Order: sequence, then structure tokens, then C-alpha cells
Amino acid sequence: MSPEHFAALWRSLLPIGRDGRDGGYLRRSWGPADLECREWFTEEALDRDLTLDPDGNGNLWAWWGDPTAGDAVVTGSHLDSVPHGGAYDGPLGVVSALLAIDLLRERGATPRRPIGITVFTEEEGARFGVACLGSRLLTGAIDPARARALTDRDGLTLADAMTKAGYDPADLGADPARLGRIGAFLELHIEQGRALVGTDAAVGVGSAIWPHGRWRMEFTGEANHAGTTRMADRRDPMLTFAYAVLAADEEARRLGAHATVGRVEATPNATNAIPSAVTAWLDARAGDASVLQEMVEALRRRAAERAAADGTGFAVRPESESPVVEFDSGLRDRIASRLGGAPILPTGAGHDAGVLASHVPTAMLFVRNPTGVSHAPAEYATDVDCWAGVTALADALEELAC
Ligand code: HGY
Ligand code: MN
Ligand code: MN
Ligand code: MN
Repeated sequence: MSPEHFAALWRSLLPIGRDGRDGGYLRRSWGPADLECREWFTEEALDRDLTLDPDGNGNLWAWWGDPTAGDAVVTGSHLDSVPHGGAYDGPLGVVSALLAIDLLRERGATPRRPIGITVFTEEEGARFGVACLGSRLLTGAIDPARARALTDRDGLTLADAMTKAGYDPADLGADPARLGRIGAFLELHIEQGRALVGTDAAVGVGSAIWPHGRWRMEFTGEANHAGTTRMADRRDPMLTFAYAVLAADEEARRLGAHATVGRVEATPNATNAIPSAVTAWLDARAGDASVLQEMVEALRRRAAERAAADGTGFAVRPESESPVVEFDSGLRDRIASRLGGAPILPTGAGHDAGVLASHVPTAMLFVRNPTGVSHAPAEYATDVDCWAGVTALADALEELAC
């Protein structure tokens, strides 16, 4: 097998979910493109005589060996994207898992442990707001009733979206039996950064995931006419919001953390009306949990002070928080050594592996990303590096399961 095998399978997935603008993707969980991706995965798994075993949370599972035997080595990632996202974040891990099984079979490997491939649903949280929703449901990290009631921007609940897609939302919930059958979990992912650029390594091994979280910020004021309301008479929440964004940026730079406000909604969202409310989401991350907390607290304090001065209201609450994840050092070092001393690197991006890591020995492999760009159409990795990722994943699976 060769990089051409990667390119061929990659091309079969690539057209699904393109949003028609400069190569971006819109693969919303439970939406049309997601259902097409699910069909694509199901066909590829059946083509390989893998045993399909979808769970009640919308995650797909395909097995080489007996899924009930236990102590399985599972690999996988996700197929959903952020709006107008890139092609590789998630799908590279799924395509590589299918090809790693092909490569192991070409090597004549005979696994002594079941090997599973999983596709987690709603990893980006781009539709229903909670990242890694599928793996959080599997592990019991989120209450299924809360998950069922999560709504998208059109007000559709997860329960409605699942029902429309032909799934039963009553099946959502922790699946300890399935989780207990996993002996190790590996996620291969495009690197969302440039740590491997300039090295001679196409593949790195994950050491940790930064602490990170999402906070919902509510700015409230007084709706009024844009033309007739004197500036001195305004209680404009957009002003307080604008100040909060700049404060988040300043605090992140001061503390060496990362702060992003990528989503904002104004009410009534009219050009000629001072808004009554502005809702915005902060994505905050830091290499150290105390730095993350210090940044969020500093922002909370500064925004509240500014709201008092503006005569507006301000509230902020966490929507999902993820503590630091240290991957299993034994697994990490064993895989890095099998790969001939692959570089070991942390990531500032969240992953389902970060959720699984609290329950099973977990490792991540990162494939070199020449620009480091992710969550954007320019996200890219070369076929040669992607093939190196497949080979590394096959080596890791062989090391652990054969
Ligand atoms: O947002 C993240 O960190 C990941 O790409 N879902
Ligand atoms: Mn991802
Ligand atoms: Mn992502
Ligand atoms: Mn008017």
C-alpha cells in the first residue's frame, strides 16, 4: 500500500459536506452531510467486513474481531466540522483508522485483541454547543436529559434532530458496558498548530490537552431607536460587549493564554435599533488551569465594571469546561518508541480522546500540518504525511493489539 491508497479513500469522503465557498465544510451533526458521512463510513466498514455496532448516543462503531470480547484497542475521531471548517479536523482520524486496518491485513497481522473504529458525534459542539457531546454521553460526563434539551440556532433540540434523522433520543446515556470493553483508545488527528513544521517528523505523539472551556456571556441594555436616542441616554450592551472582547484579548496576551470570541448574537439584530441584549461565547484555553481561571476572572471583573459604567447588565457562566488532560505516559512512550522516537507534544485543541482519557489509557497521534491552520478551509496536510500517519497508526495498533 502507498500514499495513493490514502488519496483514493480521502477523495471518496472529500465531496461530502462542502459548503460551496472556497473549500470550506459544513458537516453539522444529524444534518444532511452528517448522515451522508455516516453512510460513507458504514459502507467502508462493511467493505472491510467489520462488524457494525452503533451505540445509543449516535456514535458509530465498527469492529475487527468480537466487540463483546473486551480489552479492545479502539481508534477513531469525528466527522462533524465547525461551520466553514477544514476537511481534515476529525475525518483524517477516521480515514486513517480504516486504512490502518487495511495495512495491518496487508502485513498479515492477526490481532489477539479486538480492534475497533469509532466515529464520535458532535465533537465540535458546533450545532448544540457542547463539545465532544458523543464521547461525554458515552462516558456519563453529561446528563442525557440535558443533552436531549440542547438546542441549535434554529431552536431545534438534539432530541428533535435525532428523531428527524431516524434515531431514538431515548437511547442517549452512559454506556459503561461498552466503555468497559475498551482497553486502550488512540486518536489520530491533524496537528492544529506548527510544532511539527520544520522537524523531520511527519507524526508526533500527544502528551497533554490544555485546560479549556466555553463561557456564555450575556450583555443586557435598553433597546431604542438608533437615530433619535442621544448617546448620553443610551444603555447599549454592544458597547459593553465590545469592551469585553478587547479585555479578553488583553488578558490573554498578558497571561500567555488563548481567548477567542467567535460567536455573537444581537437582539433584535437590526441595523437601526440599539440592541436590548448581546449574547457571546468565550472560548478560553491555557497551558495551566490557574492561568485559565485567572484570565476568566479578570475578564469577568473588568466586564462587570464596564457594565456598571455603561448602565448595562453583564453575566457570564461556563457552558463546558475541560480540565487538563495528561495522556497515559506508558502508552505515550511505548507508541513514541515504536515510532522510532516520534516527537511528543501538547495540544491546545480539545478532542474526544480528552474525554476518554479519564476512563481508559488513551493516546493521540498528530500529523504534520504545514501551515498549522485549522477550523478554516486552508486546513491541510500532504498525502505523504497523511500516509505516514496511517503507517504510524498501524504500527501503534500492531504494537498494542497484535
Ligand atoms: O475546539 C477544539 O478544540 C476542537 O477542535 N474541537
Ligand atoms: Mn477534531
Ligand atoms: Mn475541531
Ligand atoms: Mn422607524
